[in-house]
Amino acid sequence: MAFGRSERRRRSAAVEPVTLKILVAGGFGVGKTTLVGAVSEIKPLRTEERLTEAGRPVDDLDGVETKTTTTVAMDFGRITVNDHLVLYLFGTPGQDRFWFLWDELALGALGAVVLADTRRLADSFAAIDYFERRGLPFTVAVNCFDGADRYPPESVREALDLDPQVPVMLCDARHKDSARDVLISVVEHAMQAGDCRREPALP
Ligand SMILES: Nc1nc2c(ncn2[C@@H]2O[C@H](COP(=O)(O)OP(=O)(O)OP(=O)(O)O)[C@@H](O)[C@H]2O)c(=O)[nH]1
Ligand SMILES: [Mg+2]
Repeated sequence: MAFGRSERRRRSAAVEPVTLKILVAGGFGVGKTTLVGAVSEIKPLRTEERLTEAGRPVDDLDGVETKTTTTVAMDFGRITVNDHLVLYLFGTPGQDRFWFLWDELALGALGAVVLADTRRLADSFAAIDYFERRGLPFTVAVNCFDGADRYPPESVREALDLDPQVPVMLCDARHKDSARDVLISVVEHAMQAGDCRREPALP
């Protein structure tokens, strides 16, 4: 027997996973495109263009000398966390000249990853300021490049002057499981932040 609209809605809600949008942000060359590519179960959409001589004065390649391309619009990928949760990943461009794209990319996002490289920590300040100003929950993930000194998360928190509730973790953006852990941290943190916002205001 055919079932009614409300029953159909109920049934589809039972099987349809929740989809959430997560931003992957951070400074130039910190590994955003790498992370989206490592974790995405679909072929990631990329908008890479070759780095040119013209960009040499502003594109700081210290630590990522092998880098030949840069993201000029966005990365896009998808990961199914479990039967109930699918994340859509939007990687931001790392260079200041593409800041004008951020507001569009951030629309409707649940939360963000700010990737950081301890050799160039200041490059992540702008992304952190951006998410703090907008009240968008974020996790800071230190991408542990080969040869870079290792620092405990608490030292990174202090250096970045982060609020105590902001998760800080170490990761390897090239590895799927590591990237997945970072994304789960963002979701959990954003859910907790959402719960706090729903708490009744103190008298
Ligand atoms: N050793 C090491 N290299 C990495 C890691 N992540 C990225 N790389 C390399 O570092 C370079 C930068 O990676 P991308 O993923 O393009 O960085 P991005 O943040 O997307 O860069 P922009 O979009 O230009 O800002 C590439 O050459 C990567 O192969 C990492 O975890 N370890
Ligand atoms: Mg990129």
